[in-house]
Amino acid sequence: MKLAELQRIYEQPFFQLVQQSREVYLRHWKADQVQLCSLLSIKTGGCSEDCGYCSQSARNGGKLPVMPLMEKDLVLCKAKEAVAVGASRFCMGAAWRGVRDGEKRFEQVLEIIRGVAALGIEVCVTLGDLTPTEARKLREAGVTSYNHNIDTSPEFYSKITTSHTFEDRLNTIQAVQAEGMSVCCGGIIGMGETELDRLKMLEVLSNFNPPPESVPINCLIPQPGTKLEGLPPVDIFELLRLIATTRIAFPKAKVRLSAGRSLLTREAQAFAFYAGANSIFYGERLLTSDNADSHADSELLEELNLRAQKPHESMAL
Ligand code: SAM
Ligand code: DTB
Ligand code: SF4
Repeated sequence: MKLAELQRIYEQPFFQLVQQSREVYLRHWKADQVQLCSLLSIKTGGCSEDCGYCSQSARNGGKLPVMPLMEKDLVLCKAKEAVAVGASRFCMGAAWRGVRDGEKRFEQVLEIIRGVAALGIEVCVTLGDLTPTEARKLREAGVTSYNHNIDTSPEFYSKITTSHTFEDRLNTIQAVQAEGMSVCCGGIIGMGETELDRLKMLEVLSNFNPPPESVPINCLIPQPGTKLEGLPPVDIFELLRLIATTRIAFPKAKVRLSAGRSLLTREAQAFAFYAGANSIFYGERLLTSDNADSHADSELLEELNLRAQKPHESMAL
C-alpha cells in the first residue's frame, strides 16, 4: 500500500476510521477471539547492539544483570505454565545481534524449540539477524513465526540504532521469508517519531511478500539509563488510529497490542480490540519489563465476551 493511501485512511474522521477497520476485521476474523501470547526472555542483557529503547543493550546505561542462555528444562517449565494458563503462542526472545549455524548457542536454541513445539503450542522466536540457513533450521525445529521488528520508519531508524541498519533488518526478514517461514514484524511508537514515520513503517511492512503473519504494535516502555528514558506516553487516539490503520492495511494479520498495554485503561484496551487488535501478550512479564496483570486481563476478556484462541485453532473466518 502506498504512503498516500495509508495517510488517507489514517486521517479520516476518527469514527469513520474505526468503522472501516471494524468492517475489515469482521470480514476476516471471528468476532470473539483473541490470541494470548506468552513471552519469555531466554537470554537476557549484555547485547552488543545500541538500540536506544532497549534495556538489554550493553551500551545503554541501565543496570540489567546479564544472564546466560536459559536451560532447556527451565524454558520447558515456563512453556508448560503458559499452556496451563491458556496461551496459544509461546514467544522466546534473546538479547543477541543474531545467530549463525554452527554456533553452540544456536544448537541449544534449536533443542529448546523442539521441546516447546512438542507441547503443541505455536512457537515464535526473536533471536536477531539470520541467514536462510538458520531460518530453515528454525522452521524445521518447529518455529511457526519469526519475530524481527523494523520498529519505525527507515528515516527514523538511524536516530534510534546505529550498530546495525534498517537494511540489515530487511535482509533478515527476506532470509526468513525465503525459507517459507512466516514473519511477525511491527514496531514501537512513542520514541519521538512523527505520526508520518509510523505510516512509513506500515508502508514498508505492506511491501513484504507475503505480508507479515502478525504485526506487533509496541508502545515504548521507557527504560532507565536509555536515551529515551524520559519520553511521555503516546496519545491514546494516536495509538487507536494506528491500530485501525494497521487492521485495514493488513486484513489477515494478527494485530498485536504489545508492550505498554499495562499503561492503558480497560476502556482503551476494549477500544483497541474493537478497532482491530486481536492478539496480546499475556503473563506477568514481557522480556525485562512487567506486563499487564493476568487476572485483570482475564476479567477484561470475560467482561468483553472475548475468549482465548486455543493452540493452533484458526481465528480466521
Ligand atoms: N535482539 C532481538 C532483536 O532486536 O530483534 C530480539 C529481542 S528485541 C528486545 C525485540 C523487540 O522488542 C524489539 O525489536 C522492540 O520492538 C521490542 N522492544 C524492546 N524494548 C522495548 C521497549 N523498551 N519498549 C517497547 N518495545 C520494546
Ligand atoms: C515485540 O514486538 N514485543 C515483544 C516481543 N516482540 C519480543 C518485546 C517487548 C519488550 C518490552 C520491553 C521489555 O520487556 O524489555
Ligand atoms: Fe539487542 Fe535486540 Fe535490544 Fe537491540 S533490541 S539492544 S538487538 S536485544
